[in-house]
Amino acid sequence: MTHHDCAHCSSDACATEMLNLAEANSIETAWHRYEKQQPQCGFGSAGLCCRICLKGPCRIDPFGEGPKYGVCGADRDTIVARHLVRMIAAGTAAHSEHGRHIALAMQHISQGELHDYSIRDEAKLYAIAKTLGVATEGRGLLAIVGDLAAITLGDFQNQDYDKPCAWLAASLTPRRVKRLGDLGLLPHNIDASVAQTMSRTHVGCDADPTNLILGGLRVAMADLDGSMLATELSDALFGTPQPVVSAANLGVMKRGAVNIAVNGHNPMLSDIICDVAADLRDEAIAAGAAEGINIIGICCTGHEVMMRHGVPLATNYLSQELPILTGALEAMVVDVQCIMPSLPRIAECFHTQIITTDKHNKISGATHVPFDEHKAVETAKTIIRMAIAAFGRRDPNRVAIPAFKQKSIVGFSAEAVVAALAKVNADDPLKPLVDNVVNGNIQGIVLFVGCNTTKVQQDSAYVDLAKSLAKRNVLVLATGCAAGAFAKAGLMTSEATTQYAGEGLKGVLSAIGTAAGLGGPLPLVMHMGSCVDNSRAVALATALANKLGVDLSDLPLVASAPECMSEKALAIGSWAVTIGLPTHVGSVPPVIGSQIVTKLVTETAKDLVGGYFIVDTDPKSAGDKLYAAIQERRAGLGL
Ligand code: MSK
Repeated sequence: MTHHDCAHCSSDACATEMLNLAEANSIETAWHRYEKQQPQCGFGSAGLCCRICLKGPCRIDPFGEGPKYGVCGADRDTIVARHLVRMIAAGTAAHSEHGRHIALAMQHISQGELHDYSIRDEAKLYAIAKTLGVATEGRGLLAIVGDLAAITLGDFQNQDYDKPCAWLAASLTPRRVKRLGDLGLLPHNIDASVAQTMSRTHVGCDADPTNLILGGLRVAMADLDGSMLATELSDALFGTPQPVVSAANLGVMKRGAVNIAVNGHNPMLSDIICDVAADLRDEAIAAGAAEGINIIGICCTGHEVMMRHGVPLATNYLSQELPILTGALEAMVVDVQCIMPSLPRIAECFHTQIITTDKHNKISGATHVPFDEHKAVETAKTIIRMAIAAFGRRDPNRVAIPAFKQKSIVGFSAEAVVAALAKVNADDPLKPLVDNVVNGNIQGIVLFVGCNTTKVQQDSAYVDLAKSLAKRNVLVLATGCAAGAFAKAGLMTSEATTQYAGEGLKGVLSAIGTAAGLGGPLPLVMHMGSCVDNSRAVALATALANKLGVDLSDLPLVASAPECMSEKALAIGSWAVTIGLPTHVGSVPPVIGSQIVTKLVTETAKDLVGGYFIVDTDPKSAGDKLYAAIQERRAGLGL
């Protein structure tokens, strides 16, 4: 162990406490592994290492003194562009596979299978039917579910290249649909878009960086389609989130309970685990856990159950290993995406069971309990009983739960935001929001998305940027591990609004929060959900744009991913650009090896689609650039 200065790794006090414990016990975490990786490869960081064929790897000299071309003849621009769009396609595949899982579940429900699931939010189901043009009058619920599943699965099956995916066509502003349609940037089929990206980036295919990047934007829009359908159908299945008071950070773990963490992204199993936990409480108490069973969340599965069940959030991506170090985690149940393969190695030092559940996502050293929706309750019970058994192996002398957690008000789906606004103006709920944007109390809106990375002190860029923008009266929305950062830092509270919001924003959040019966201002940062739930922000923005009669690219709306890490984050950022948003990334993607690609995504994109990337690793100057972009949009609207 060569690591030191844990406080520099994370701005989260619990993470720092656990990292000190890791140091003392010579347990290796992501931060230690990052240190061992230094210095990281300069060719790879710039995107100038091509590993697409077996003639390589080929490296282009970034300074122009060595090789200018790979063996096949690809230049730096082709290599960088190919690599980037493959990353976007991988992100799209991940989000959309999640969406397919939910859509297939809906299909199976409509066929009378999956008795452990039901449509919990019929109002949402009817709203989706209206959006997608499915008749509801006089029809049975399951018939409607079947039609919605068929239309959704059609977005994975349609072979007409010019017919856009149904969810995108029905959900974006008419102007955006037209603009992107004219540019050929509306995908016809999610699976085909991913396959075509892989195909065109095979050796000897598309070598034109502009054409490749356009292909990247098209497949990124398929990511938005997959996210939209995943979110909306999950709401029908599990309920549309409404504001709920929860808590965040490692202090949510309980010494006297069987602690079970759910980690990953897909709510299909985790939602059932939440339901079933109450039924098995007595078994946990009988095993010596006086406080019963305590379900806690990590990453986006955590957000799914936090938004719908009020389940507390233990931590976000980068610190997912640390709950094990408390010595009080009986099991971590993982599904898909953003799960560290190191978990079983750390769990070996404790009594913790790492349980994988998806047949396509196994980890050496973990216990695999295959999840089958046909036996969801049975699977959930098996897992919970494994955790109860593990409780008996816990060493009480090693329990070290940090005594720190933050209150978090979460659950701001687009519907919940509109419902809160309706308390101010029942006839025209969006009017208070529009009026306050027009009068300047709200200067604009920022959506924080994305992950954590060891390249940035954990959570610090989110917190710095949000405070700086909120002070300038920018309304802050967040999803995914960005939301996790804010929850842990106590920014999802009324108190944070009082402390950090500018006067205009504070007045608006206070008026709405009071009218909505929250007993104080709306939280400074509004939690919209998991990574796929970025589509909630798009839904809200689209409603706003339609009300104003403008396009998404006209709104004073920006996106920021200051600690992004995953391919999914690149996909999200790319569709955010494509729907017209100035989009900040604070972790530099592997594009700087090509001036042409860098210019395409940071400048040319603006003329084409209205949105563009802002690459800046400094939260202070990034905040200034985002605020300037908001002001430019306001000026465009005559504000
Ligand atoms: S989990 S993609 S680390 S946000 Fe959605 Fe967090 Fe990024 Fe994964």
